[in-house]
Amino acid sequence: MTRSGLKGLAAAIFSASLLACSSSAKADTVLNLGVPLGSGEFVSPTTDGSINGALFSRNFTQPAGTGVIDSFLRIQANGNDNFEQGYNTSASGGDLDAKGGHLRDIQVSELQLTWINNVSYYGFLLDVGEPSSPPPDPYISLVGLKIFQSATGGRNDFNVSTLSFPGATLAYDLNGADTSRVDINYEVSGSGNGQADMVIYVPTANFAGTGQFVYFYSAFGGAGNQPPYFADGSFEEWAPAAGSGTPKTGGGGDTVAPLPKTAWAGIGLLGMLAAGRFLHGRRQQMA
Ligand SMILES: [Ca+2]
Ligand SMILES: [Ca+2]
Ligand SMILES: [Ca+2]
Repeated sequence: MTRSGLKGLAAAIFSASLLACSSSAKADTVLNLGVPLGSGEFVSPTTDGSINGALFSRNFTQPAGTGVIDSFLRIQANGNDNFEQGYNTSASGGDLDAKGGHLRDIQVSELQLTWINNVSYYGFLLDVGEPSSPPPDPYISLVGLKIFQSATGGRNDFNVSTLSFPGATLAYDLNGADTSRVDINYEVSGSGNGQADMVIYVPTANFAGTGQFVYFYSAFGGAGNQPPYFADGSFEEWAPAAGSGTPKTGGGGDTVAPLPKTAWAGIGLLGMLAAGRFLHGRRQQMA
């Protein structure tokens, strides 16, 4: 990621912290990464944002096609079904809309660190393939994203009703107890499969459970003319993102310009709020 991109993310975190401070009521978060207003979208497009402590950012890394980056999950809606969901595993069976051949276990040890404001994250790159026209076809909504940590590889016992793996630790949940989502416009990059569209950064602190294996469930799709938007065209694909940045040590090494002390306080507060919200959701799920 570029220096300016990281600065944009830092600004997004700060803005989100101000919002969190000004509103005591929990609201669903809709992040619009490029869908024009007036097409059914009601949230202004932006380049970066934060949901439940993870950072989402436009990312046009190229080439990102199958076989060039080491993808671990490819999903595609079957037939006229405009909703698709799947998770990565090296096992066969139980893989929902996941496509064979681009499906494998991943482990924490292969994920690379990205440092933003001296916080470490694991990055996951998303490459969507959607029709180029007419609108709203190029739009697609990420409506589900759950990341689990487990001591066991090759699992295929994902429970579609509860959207969970028995006994696995939940490291991240896009939705938590609400219905947050991310709206993506394929035409912002416009290069189909082979060029990334978005990256998500999940704090490494979320991966405090036991077990090396990481299971990544994601779901796309919706209503079509109104958000959330259909998944159509070709497949969507996830891969580990390349790391970037370094930890700040002794006044040097960080990848973004120092922020004012008030901004650091806001980021700290946001982190606490996000962690509290995440843990609350996790307790609810475990109950
Ligand atoms: Ca793409
Ligand atoms: Ca679409
Ligand atoms: Ca697609």
